[in-house]
Amino acid sequence: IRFKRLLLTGAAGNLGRELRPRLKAYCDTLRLSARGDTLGVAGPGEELAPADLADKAAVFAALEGVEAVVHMGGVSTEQTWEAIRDGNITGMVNLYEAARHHGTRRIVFASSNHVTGFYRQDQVVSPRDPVRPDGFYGLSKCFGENLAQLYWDRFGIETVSVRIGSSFAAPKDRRMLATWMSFDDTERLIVAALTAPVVGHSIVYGMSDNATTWWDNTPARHLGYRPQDSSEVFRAEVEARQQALDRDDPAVIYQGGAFVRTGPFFES
Ligand code: 15L
Repeated sequence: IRFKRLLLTGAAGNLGRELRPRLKAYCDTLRLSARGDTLGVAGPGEELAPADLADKAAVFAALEGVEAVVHMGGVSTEQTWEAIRDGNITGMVNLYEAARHHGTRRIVFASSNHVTGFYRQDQVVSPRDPVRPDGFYGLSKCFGENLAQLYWDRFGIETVSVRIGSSFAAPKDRRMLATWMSFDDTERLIVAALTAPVVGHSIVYGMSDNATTWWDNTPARHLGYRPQDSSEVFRAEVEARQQALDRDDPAVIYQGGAFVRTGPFFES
């Protein structure tokens, strides 16, 4: 399947920059969106649609004429409540209202493993289990998933919410041996999410074929995602680099890692 026009939001972010050259292979035109002046110049087959996600008019303009959206935009870590609210709450409402307005058919939403970050590392969680967000950031991603569900139920806009683990060139620590997703697998999963015949609102964990995992993607088998990489090749090096974990540290107990002890909680 080749799309006429795809929109990539968050195109200037860590993952967006990685996906920018990769997604071009699947569409005639890749429209890129990010805040301010961060996108550089448009290459062949690219067009730029700068937009702050909290700016309704700019988001509506960005979605005009696109078949599908890969939504990587928004806040990707614990930040101030105001930043999370603008990017991940207001921004999601603007995006889905724009999709409804323009008749966009499918959105791939960069959700996060932090929607279930307060499960323990000795538990295996599936997309059917109740959420247990580990902070305001994870909570905002729960909102995003619920919003996607609402827009599927009411308006028939399809979404795949990808609870991305850790999408980096290589796992940075022991935790990421379980949560890592290679860039190639990230591309495979996004393409599966864009092209699977029927997705409704589906939730899938974004991970490679790691030897140890905390997530069970059985309920998302219909997406046809087959990871090809594994964190195992990095294990010896990661374990040598990061020794002795403190088993009483919440960041070691819970799946969300250090996210479980940071956040924009107000002074009491
Ligand atoms: C996330 O949601 C973050 O966006 C990313 O920077 C990583 O820290 C990742 O989670 C993770 O859990 O490793």
